[in-house]
Amino acid sequence: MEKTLVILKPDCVARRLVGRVLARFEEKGLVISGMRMEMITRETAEKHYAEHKGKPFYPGLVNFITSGPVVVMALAGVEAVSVVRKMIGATSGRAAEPGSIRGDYGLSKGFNLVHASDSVESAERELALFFGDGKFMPEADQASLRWNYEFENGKAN
Ligand code: 3AN
Repeated sequence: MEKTLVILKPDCVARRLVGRVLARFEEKGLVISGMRMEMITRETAEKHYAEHKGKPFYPGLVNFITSGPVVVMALAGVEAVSVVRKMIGATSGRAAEPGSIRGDYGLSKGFNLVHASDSVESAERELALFFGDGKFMPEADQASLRWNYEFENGKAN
């Protein structure tokens, strides 16, 4: 099943919204296949945000993501990357639709609560960076997803 990398950023943890945000992903039916709380090192942050290097907001972005504890997780599901991107909403909390995580809990563009991989390729790269050793990432048990997807010949729909 497809996996995506999600980071509950320092503002999410500091505002004590971890439970609410996590609940949304679980209620949707996504499987938490890896999760831990940590301080992201500057080295890892620079690798993670390499595509933004040179942009005006890059130094602030690296400072912010390394400024406090975060929750890093791998979420699994059919088309998990696009499903999670829809759930988090537009980059700025002001532009994000109500009903999305950023739309419901945020007002800022920089402090936007959640990171989620923006493509399958990014997800592979980011998952390798944070869960490279494959630890804490069991495959989802198909039987437990019986009422989340219609399975036909092992394929989930
Ligand atoms: P998204 O997280 O919605 O994919 P990206 O990939 O464009 O957004 O940007 C990565 C992160 O950089 C965002 N989550 C946000 O924290 C920060 N960021 C993006 N654009 C700006 C901006 N104009 N000002 C401040 N921070 C920004």
